[in-house]
Parts: sequence; structure tokens; C-alpha cells
Amino acid sequence: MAEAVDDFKYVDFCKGINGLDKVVLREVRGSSAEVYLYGGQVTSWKNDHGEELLFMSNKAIFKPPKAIRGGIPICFPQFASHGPLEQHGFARNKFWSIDTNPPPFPTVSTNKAFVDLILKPSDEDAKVWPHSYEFRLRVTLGPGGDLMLTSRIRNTGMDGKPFSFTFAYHTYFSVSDISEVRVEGLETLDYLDNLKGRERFTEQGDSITFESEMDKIYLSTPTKIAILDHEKKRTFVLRKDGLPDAVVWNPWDKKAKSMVDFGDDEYKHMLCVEAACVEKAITLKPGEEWRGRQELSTVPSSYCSGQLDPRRVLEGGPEFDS
Ligand code: TA6
Repeated sequence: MAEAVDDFKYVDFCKGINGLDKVVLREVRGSSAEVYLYGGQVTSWKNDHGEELLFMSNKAIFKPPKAIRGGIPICFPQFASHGPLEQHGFARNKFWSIDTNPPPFPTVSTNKAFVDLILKPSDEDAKVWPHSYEFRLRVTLGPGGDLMLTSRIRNTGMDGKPFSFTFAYHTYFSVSDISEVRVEGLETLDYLDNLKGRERFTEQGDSITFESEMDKIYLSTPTKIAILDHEKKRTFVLRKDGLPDAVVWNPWDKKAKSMVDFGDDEYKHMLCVEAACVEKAITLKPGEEWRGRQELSTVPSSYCSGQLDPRRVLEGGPEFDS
């Protein structure tokens, strides 16, 4: 089924792997994105040249209840094992629906390539997480190929009870060679090291590079983070609102071998940088709504050639103001 807008198919509802429902978003200049209703998960984001920007494991399992290994899984209502629920909560292994009647957004947008999804509690969920909520997710592909995810979570309870949750956009970026990648914007920040019992440390002053397993939760970060892929001469710019923390994860070789849905060498070509809210859970009283937004874009770069100074990305040059 296709929704034609000036004859260009910006939004296409179709079947994906194992017949799972998916939505394909396209923009006239050639960029595209794919979203599966299973997990409300973005599984592909391509630039105007058709190059894939997100990592998806060759061993990813597109079969409930397994979470899909790659793209942008959504961790809700619990990040990782920060609570009594299953790892990363249940939103990533639930079927979402198309939201046919989303409440208006505060700002009017001219974007055409977008889809609204909604997740509501099932009786099954209520057994493990007895709260009434509506989780609305808008996925938008901008004319320039930027990818925006906006989550709106509302406490719809009539019982006067508040609820709390933690959250992450567990984004898997595709990189050429992890040992050549640097992350800018998290220097000198405090972080919880998940490999050291979540002990708190302070990051050193330089950009972050990778030579072994990393699983860190950076606290109260700036709203912009840059991921520089030297070999691909590409910088990913991650902007976030309502998500104070950022998780940086690479399983490296040993952990890679322990994951059934992940190739032994695939750690060399992925990096997770996750806009998150982990340290301080979000609490919503009945009727209250929380909004968490992430915007991903890429800029051509080669730090060495001086074309791009990551400081300018993070401190904002004219071309980076949102
Ligand atoms: O976000 C980092 C992390 O919490 C790591 O600890 C690692 O477990 C990763 O998520 C993947 O989790 P998953 O449940 O998808 O295997």
C-alpha cells in the first residue's frame, strides 16, 4: 500500500524479513530509512548515495521474542539491568501499531517522510509492569537525509499512581574500523563503568578511542556528540533532547563470540552510542507526558585534512545550529 505525495512515495507500508510489517521512508534526494513494527525499531538508514549508516548484524534474528541485533532498538521502560524487568525492558520485543491519530506536535514540520507508531500496555506487560501508558514514536527522515526519533510517553493511569522508567535509543552505528573511530563530546565527564560494577569514574581529557571492550554510561552529557569515522571520512552528529546521559558500547572479541546473533568479527564495524536517561529515572504522574528526541546526521569529514574540527561540530558552527 503506498501513500503518494506529489507522486513521490515518501512512505511505504510493506513486508520485511519473515513477513514482518515494516515501513520504508524515502526522500527525493535518495536517502531512506526502514522501521519495523516489531520493536518499533529502525533497522536501516541510508544516505543519498544508498550507503547504509546503521549496523545490522548478519546474524540478527527477526523473530519474536528475540530483539533485533542492530539499527535502533528502544530500551523502555528499563535500560539494561537497571531494574527488575528483562534486559532493556520489553518495548523492543513488542509489536507496535501505526498511530493513526497522533496528537499534534508543538512545531509544525514540512517533513513528508515520517511515520507515527504507538505502543500500549498488553495484559501480559501489565503483569510485569502494572502501569497505564501510551508510548508514541515518530520516525522522520528529513529532506537532507537526517533521521529524527521523537518519543512521547504519557501516564494514562486513572489510579492516581505515578510511574518511573529509564530509557535509551540503543543506536548501532556502522563504522569502517572501530580502531580508527573517535568519539568527541564526552571528554572529562563522569561515567559509570558497566565492566567495573558500575563504579563511577571521570573520563580523561581527550576524545574516546577503542582498543578493547567498552560499556560506559556517561552522565549529564552535552546535547551534541560526534562520532568520527576516519577511514570513511564521515562524522556522525548525534543531537539529543530530554536524554541527559549517553551510553558507549562495543563488545569487542570475547563478548562478540558469546552473542548468538552477532558475528565474531562484527565488533570491528559497529559502535553503539546511545542517547539515554539512566542515572535519574523519569517519573510521570497521571496525565503527565515526557518527550525524548534524537536527531542523527552525517557530515563529510577528515579530521586530518582539517576540513572538520570536531570542536566546531560540538560548539556549533553556522552549519550545525538546529
Ligand atoms: O547498552 C549497552 C548494553 O547495556 C551492554 O551492557 C550490552 O549488554 C548491550 O547493551 C547489548 O544488550 P543486549 O540485551 O541487546 O544483548
